[in-house]
Amino acid sequence: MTIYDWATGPYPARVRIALAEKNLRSRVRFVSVNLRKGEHKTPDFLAKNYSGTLPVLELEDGTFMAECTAITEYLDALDGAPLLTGKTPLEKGVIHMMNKRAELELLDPVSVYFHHATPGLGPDVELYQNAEWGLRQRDKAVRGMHYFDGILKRQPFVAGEVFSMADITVIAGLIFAGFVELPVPAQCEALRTWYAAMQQRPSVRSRVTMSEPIEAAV
Ligand code: GTS
Repeated sequence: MTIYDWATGPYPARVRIALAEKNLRSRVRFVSVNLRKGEHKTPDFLAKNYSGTLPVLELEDGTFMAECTAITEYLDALDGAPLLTGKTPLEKGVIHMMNKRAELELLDPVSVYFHHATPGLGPDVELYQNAEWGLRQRDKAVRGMHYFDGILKRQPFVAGEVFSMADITVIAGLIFAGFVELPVPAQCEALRTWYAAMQQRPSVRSRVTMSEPIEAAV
């Protein structure tokens, strides 16, 4: 399998963390796509992913799969022993809901803030910016942090009692928030404590270096 991504990117982090959780690193070859140079908007890349975003998974049969949720669900199902996306119908439904909420209420708004109300990827790539929209999305992301804080006050993980894809998506949201210097409010103690613990997880710690040559990474 090939993964087109960007080592430090928050969305690529979602798939990298999933790969590490599933112990699939050795089955993947990484290809770096330079976002700041706009390599994700070239005709060649758009033929792989119409949306012009990273990451993209390429399978041996030539299938290109985009969208972190889809890629994670695929990787999780490969060995018939799902770890991140739920086993029972109830687990699957709740994890999918909380993962979508993590995208809608936190990660995607931070991304919109980055692209619209900060220099983003630079003038050559950010061809349209709407600062007011970006600032509204920043405020939405902060409301999302309060929401997830409330969730984590009453349960250890975002979708309940076990670590899941939904945790990974909130982690990515907070990675992106850190990058754009949007702090988690001090009142969000449960979210801050949970994130400190998540940052110690081997899958989260190893995400950026996992695409380095194996010899260099050890
Ligand atoms: N919905 C997509 C998914 O879940 O995969 C969003 C992917 C996405 O926005 N990826 C970022 C991207 O390609 C990568 S990163 O910013 O996290 O590194 N952004 C470039 C752009 O121009 O939007």
